[in-house]
Amino acid sequence: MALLPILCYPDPKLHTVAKPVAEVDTRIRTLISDMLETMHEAKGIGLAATQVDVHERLIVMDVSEQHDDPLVLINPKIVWSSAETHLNEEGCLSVPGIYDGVERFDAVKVEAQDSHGKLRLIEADGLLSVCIQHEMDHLLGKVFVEYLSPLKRKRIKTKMLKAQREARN
Ligand code: K1U
Ligand code: ZN
Repeated sequence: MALLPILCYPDPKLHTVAKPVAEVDTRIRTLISDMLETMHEAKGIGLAATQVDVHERLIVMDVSEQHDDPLVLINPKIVWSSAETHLNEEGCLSVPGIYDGVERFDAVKVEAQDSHGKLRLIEADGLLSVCIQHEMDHLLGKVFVEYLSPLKRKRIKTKMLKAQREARN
């Protein structure tokens, strides 16, 4: 297992659109374990392959209290979403220290392959639903700050670039 570096906003690579995973093989299973280790170490509840600079449709999540119930979605597709939406506070491991509200569907149903390549239907609400929608945005090259106002986004970009400059020196 290995810890993978997480891309930080405003890295342009975060805007890459991911391609489908062609085959769930040893390479993908190794990537899944590395992403789960990276996500847990960073104290996140989700991680998209895009964030570790792999542009394939794969996400890992764990919204359990004990951090012992990982969920892997390969080639996820939302097949149903609720009519109701809510504003939820979100964070992102690629935008450390920034939290803000994003409107999301309350519940979604997602079709995806698991780590054995088997097709599954996942019914999600609450935090899992929010996390799935956030991670699936990453696969489309979208970071949650893009839902915020241009002024907020500009301030976040400036703050991130300053923090990255200071970390280098
Ligand atoms: O995609 C990511 O960067 C992971 C992100 C997922 C996420 C958190 C909150 C709402 C939507 C999506 C994180 O895990 S950020 C870490 C964090 O802020 C958090 C951790 C536990 C519970 C809630 C938030
Ligand atoms: Zn994120």
